[in-house]
Amino acid sequence: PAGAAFAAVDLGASSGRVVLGTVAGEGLTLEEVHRFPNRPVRIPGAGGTLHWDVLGLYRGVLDGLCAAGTRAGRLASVGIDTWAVDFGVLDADGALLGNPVHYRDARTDGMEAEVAAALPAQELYAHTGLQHLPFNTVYQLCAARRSAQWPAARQLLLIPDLLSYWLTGTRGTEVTNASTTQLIDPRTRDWSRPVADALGIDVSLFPPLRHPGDPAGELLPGTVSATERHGPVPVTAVGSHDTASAVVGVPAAGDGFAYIATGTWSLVGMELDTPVLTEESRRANFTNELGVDGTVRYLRNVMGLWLLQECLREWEADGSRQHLPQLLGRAAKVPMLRSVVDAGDPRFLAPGGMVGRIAEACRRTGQPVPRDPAETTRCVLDSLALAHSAAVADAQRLSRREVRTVHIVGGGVHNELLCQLTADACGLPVVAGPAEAAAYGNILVQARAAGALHGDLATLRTVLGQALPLRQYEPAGDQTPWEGAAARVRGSSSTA
Ligand code: ADP
Ligand code: LRH
Repeated sequence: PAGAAFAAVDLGASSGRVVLGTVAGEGLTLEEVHRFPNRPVRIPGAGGTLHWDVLGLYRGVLDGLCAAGTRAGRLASVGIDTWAVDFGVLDADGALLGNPVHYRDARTDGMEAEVAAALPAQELYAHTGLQHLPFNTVYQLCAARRSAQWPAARQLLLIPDLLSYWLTGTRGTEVTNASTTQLIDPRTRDWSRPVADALGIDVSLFPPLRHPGDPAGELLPGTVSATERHGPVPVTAVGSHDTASAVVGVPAAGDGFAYIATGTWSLVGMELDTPVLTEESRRANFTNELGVDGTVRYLRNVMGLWLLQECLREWEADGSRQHLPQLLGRAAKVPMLRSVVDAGDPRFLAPGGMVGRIAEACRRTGQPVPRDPAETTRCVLDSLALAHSAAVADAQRLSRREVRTVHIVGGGVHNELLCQLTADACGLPVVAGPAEAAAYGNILVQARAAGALHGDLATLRTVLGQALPLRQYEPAGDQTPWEGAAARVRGSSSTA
C-alpha cells in the first residue's frame, strides 16, 4: 500500500498482535497482520512459579514483524507496548536471568507488609500516586531480591523494553510503563528518590528513561529481512504500557469523556493534566499512571474479562466447553442483577477455580449462587458493569470533572451485552470501539514522531475516529436496580 507504514506490536495478557498502520495524507488505514496466544507457564517445584513464556512471545513478535514487513515492503518504524509492571533481569553480559515472573504469581504475598514497614501506604501514595495492587513492581522487586540469581543482576528491563532491547540492542526505560513500578513521582515524571531510598531499591538498575516519540534504536540486521533492502528500520518509543497506548487510541471528540479499556483487565478512568494525590483518592484506590504528552491516566483497575476467561478455561478443562457468542446470548436472557460480586476484590486475582470463587462470593453475601455457565457469565458481566459505573462516578468526584460520554475500547467492545450493561449502569451514553485501541494508539504516536501525522492527542483521536466504525449504546431504563446492587457489593467488599 502507498503511504508510510508503521508496525505496532501490542502484547496483552491473553494475546499478542502486530498491526500495520498506513498513513497517506491525513488518512489512516489499519490492518492486523499477526495474532498469537499469550499463555503463561507454571513451572513445578520451588513453589511452582508462574512465568511468562517470553521467548515464545518474542517469536510471535518476530513473526508479526516479518508479516508486516512483507505486506508493507518498507516499514517507517516499529513500536512496542505490553502489559505493565513485569520485568526481566539481565546479568553483566546482558543475558536474561531466568524467565520473567507473571504478576499473578504468589511471590508478592507478604511483601505489602514489608514495604509498609519501610514506608507507610499514605506516604507511598503521596510520592507516587499509584493505586495499591499487590503485584506492583516494588513488591515484585522485594521478592526478587531474595532469589539466588539476584547477586548476578545488573539491569532491569520492563517487558516492552526487554523486547525492544532484543530487537535493537539498545536499552531504555519508557516512562509511561515505568510509572507502574510505583517508583516514579507523577509530578516530576522522574524516579522518586525518597521512595527508592526508603525501600532500598537501586533505580539505576533501570536504564535511562525515555519518552513516547523518542527514538529507541533500529532493528538489528537479520531481524525482518523483508524490509532490509529499504534500509534500517527505526524503533520508536510509544506509550509502552498497553493502557497508555489504549488511552491514546480512544477516539473521543473533545474532552468530558471517561474511558474503559476492557480486556483481561478493565481500566476505568479519565485523562487529566495533573495528578490527584489526595488521601481520599488513595482510599478509593485510584491510580495516577503517566500518559502520553504529559497527561495523567487517573484510573482504577477492575478485574475485567479475566473473570470470564478463567471460567471459560475451567469449563473447557472439565469437558463443558462453551462457545462464547452462544454463551453471551444465553447470558443476555438471564434476569439482570440476580447476583453481583465485587469485581475489584483481590480474591479474584490468582488463576484457577474461578467458577467456585464466584459462587462462594455470592454465597457469602447471601445472594443466589449461579447454577450454570449462563448464570455465572451474567453475574460476571453485571458485576463488571457495576464496577465500571462506580469507577466512572469516583473518577468524576475525585477529579472534580464531569463525564458526558464513556468510551469503551479493547476486546470487550466485541461483547455487546457488556457495553449495554455498562451504559445502563453508568446512566451515560457509551461509544464502543476500537477493540485494538492499544495497537492503534501505538501507531498514532509513531506516525506523529515520524512526521506523518501532526497535532495534539485530540487531533490524533479525530484522525482515528474518522478511520473507524464506532457503535453507540444509549442508557436504558432507570438506575435504581444498579444502586441496590451496589449496596449489596459494598456489603461484601473485602477491600474496604
Ligand atoms: P488483552 O489485551 O488483555 O489480552 P483483549 O483486549 O484482547 O485482552 O480482550 C480479550 C477479551 O475480549 C476476551 O477475554 C473476550 O472476553 C473479549 N472478546 C474478544 N473477542 C470477543 C468476541 N468475539 N465476543 C465477545 N467477547 C470477545
Ligand atoms: C493491562 C495492564 C494494566 C495493568 C496490568 C498489569 O494489560 O497493563 O494496565 O495494571 O496489565
